[in-house]
Amino acid sequence: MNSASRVFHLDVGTRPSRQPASPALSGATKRDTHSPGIVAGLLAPHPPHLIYAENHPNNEPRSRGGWEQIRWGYEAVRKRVKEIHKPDVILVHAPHWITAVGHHVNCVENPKGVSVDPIFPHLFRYHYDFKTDVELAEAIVAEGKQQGLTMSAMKHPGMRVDYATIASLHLLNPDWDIPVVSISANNNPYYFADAPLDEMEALGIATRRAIESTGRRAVLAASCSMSHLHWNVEPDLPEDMSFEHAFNDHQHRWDMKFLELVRSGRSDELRRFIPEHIEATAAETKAGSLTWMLSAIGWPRMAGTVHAYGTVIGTGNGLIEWAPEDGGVFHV
Ligand code: 2X7
Ligand code: FE2
Repeated sequence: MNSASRVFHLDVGTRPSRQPASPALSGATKRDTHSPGIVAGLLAPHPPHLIYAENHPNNEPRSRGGWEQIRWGYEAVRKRVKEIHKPDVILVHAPHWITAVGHHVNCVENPKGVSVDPIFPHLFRYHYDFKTDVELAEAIVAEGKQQGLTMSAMKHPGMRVDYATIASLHLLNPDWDIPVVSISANNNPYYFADAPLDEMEALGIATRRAIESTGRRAVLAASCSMSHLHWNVEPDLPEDMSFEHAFNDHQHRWDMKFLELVRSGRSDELRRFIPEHIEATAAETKAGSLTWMLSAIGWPRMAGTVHAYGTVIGTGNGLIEWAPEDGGVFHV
C-alpha cells in the first residue's frame, strides 16, 4: 500500500462508557447528544463501480468517473456522519460475507489486506486497514446467543474482508477513522425459498442491546442494493453511462413502490412489503441486511431520507437514511 492509501487509526473503547438509555415508546426519538444508542440507520449499497468511479488511491483500477448521482448522495451522507451523527462506531451487515452456519461477527482487532470483487476484479482491488470495535463485536455475539441465534466470533486475522463490507464502509467514511463492526450474512434465505427474515429481526434486537450495554453511539449500515437483476455483459468502458439504466420497467416500478413507503414513513407496510419486493425483483435485501437494521432501530414510523437512487449495471440502488432529530438516538 502506498503512503497515500494509509488510513487513520483510533483507539477503540477509550471513551468514557455511558449509561444505557431508558426505554421509551417504540419509534420515539429525542434530542440527546450523550445517550448511547443508534444515531442513524442507513441503506448503503455497495456496487464496486462506485469505488472504481472515485479513483481513490486505496483502489487499484482507474476510471473516468460515472454513477455521479449516487456518489454525490454518498458525499452528503459522509458529511452527516462526520458532522451530525459523530458515531463511536459504524456497523455493517453485508450480503457478500456469506456464512453457512449462523451469524459471524468479525472480532479481529485490525483487519488488513486487499479486498477483491470476484466478479468485477477489474473494478475493485481495494487496500484496507481498519480498526474493529472488538468489545462491541463480542457483545453482539453474546446478545445474539441470548436471542437463541447461532453466533460465532470470527478471530482469523488473515480472513479477507468481502467487497460489500469494504465498499459500504469506504463510501460512508473513506478516512477509516471510525472503528467498525462487521457482521456476516447467513445464507439460509438462498437455500430455502421461503426462509423468513425472523432471524434478522432477532439479530437487530441483539445488536441494539449490545450497543446500549457497551455505551456506544452507532451508525448502522445495511449494505444492499434494491432490485438486483443485472446485465451479464458490460460495455468496453464500464463507466460509459449511455448504457446505464434500469434492468426493466418492472424492476424500476417495484423499487419506486419501495421508496414511496420509505418516503411516507409507512414502516408497518414496508415491513410486509420487503419480502414481496424480494420475490418480485430478486432484491439483494434477501440477505437480511435491511431487516437487521430496521429491526435494530425499531421500525420507526418516520420518513426515511432518500439521498440518492440510481442504477448500477441495471440494479436499483437507494441510499437511504433513517435518523432521529439531529443528535438524538432511537428509543425502542
Ligand atoms: O454486489 C454488487 C451489487 N450488489 C450490485 C451491482 C453490481 C455489482 O455488485
Ligand atoms: Fe452485492
